[in-house]
Amino acid sequence: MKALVIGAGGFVGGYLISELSGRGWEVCATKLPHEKINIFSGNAVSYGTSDLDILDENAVAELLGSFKPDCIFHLAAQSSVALSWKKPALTADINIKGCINLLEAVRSAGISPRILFIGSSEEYGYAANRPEPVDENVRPEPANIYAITKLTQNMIGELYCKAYGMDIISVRAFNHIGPGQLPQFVVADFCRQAAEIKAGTREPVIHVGNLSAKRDFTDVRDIVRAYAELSEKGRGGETYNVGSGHAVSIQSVLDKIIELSGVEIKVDVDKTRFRPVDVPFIEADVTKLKIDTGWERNISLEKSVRDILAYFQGKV
Ligand code: A2R
Ligand code: GDD
Repeated sequence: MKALVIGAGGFVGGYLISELSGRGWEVCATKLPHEKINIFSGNAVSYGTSDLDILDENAVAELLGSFKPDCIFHLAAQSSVALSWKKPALTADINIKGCINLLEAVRSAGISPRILFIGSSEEYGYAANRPEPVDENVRPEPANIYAITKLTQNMIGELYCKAYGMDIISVRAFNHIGPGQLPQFVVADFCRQAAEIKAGTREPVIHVGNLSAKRDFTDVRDIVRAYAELSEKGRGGETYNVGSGHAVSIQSVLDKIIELSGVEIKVDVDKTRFRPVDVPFIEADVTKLKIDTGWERNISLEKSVRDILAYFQGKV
């Protein structure tokens, strides 16, 4: 089976390539020209690479026509909620025009691959802010531009399934973490600061934003296993939540990071790190994923935090 991983120069890409190649898939991975793909698995992984800007329609069509994948994993995105407040038009271009370019290129290449669109728990927005975990039938109420672009991608996927009989699965990925994530995201940010404090290169103060938000964190290695399982066992035309099923407060994650770092650290709440809108509670109902694929989370939040701290301690 041939997999095309688009946007593999980001955080998830290298992990997904390792997972697929471990399952015996032939993998072609695309990245932006300035990027390098990072493989963290430690095992030898063989895959082909190609530079690709998803906004270049002709280049997308050319690559699909020559590689002819059985499955496409569309990771390429402007993935930061915070940045989407500052660069809304860029976010819309990459996340919406990018997915349309991909679908049109698939049509013009005359191929019928399964396509996994990677969306986000952010699509649910305020609709997730309720006592029970949110399932795929809940009507989304996105609360930022990033979330709106990902919900649009989901709707475009549904439309192309109906209109052209395409085989598209839309994933709603909840927060994922692991070694290699950029410190623009909360757990990586706090772990990097803690590692620098431990190394003595920063004063013993962690700067933080909104600690009251509750989010559902899953290790990236569990996340990519869910993507692979869905590509093999998921139902076309469906949307699947991928997450741990347990939301925790950012405060409790911070406490764990400070405890595991083993040093005295003060906390500075920095109002400039707050967002114009931040949904208080987002937790996944992953019943559908578990029933259809048998997926279970293997890696605890504590293990993820230990690995991320070790990663940043190795860098400072
Ligand atoms: O923005 P950059 O320079 O970090 O590059 C990102 C890349 N990307 C593009 N690739 C092709 N054509 C473009 N026009 C384009 N613009 C950006 O997609 C980055 O290398 C990759 C996405 O990776 P990350 O931002 O690290 O996201 P991550 O955590 O790997 O998440 C994968 C997917 C994304 O669709 C998220 O929105 C979703 O999972 O949560
Ligand atoms: N980044 C950051 N920095 N977030 C902070 C901080 C801080 O100093 N302090 C508190 N937070 C809070 C944010 O306000 C938010 O409520 C939560 O931590 C998580 O923020 P991020 O880690 O930046 O992630 P995100 O939830 O906005 O988006 C990530 O997860 C989505 C899935 O739910 C990204 O990976 C998205 O691409 C992904 O779709």
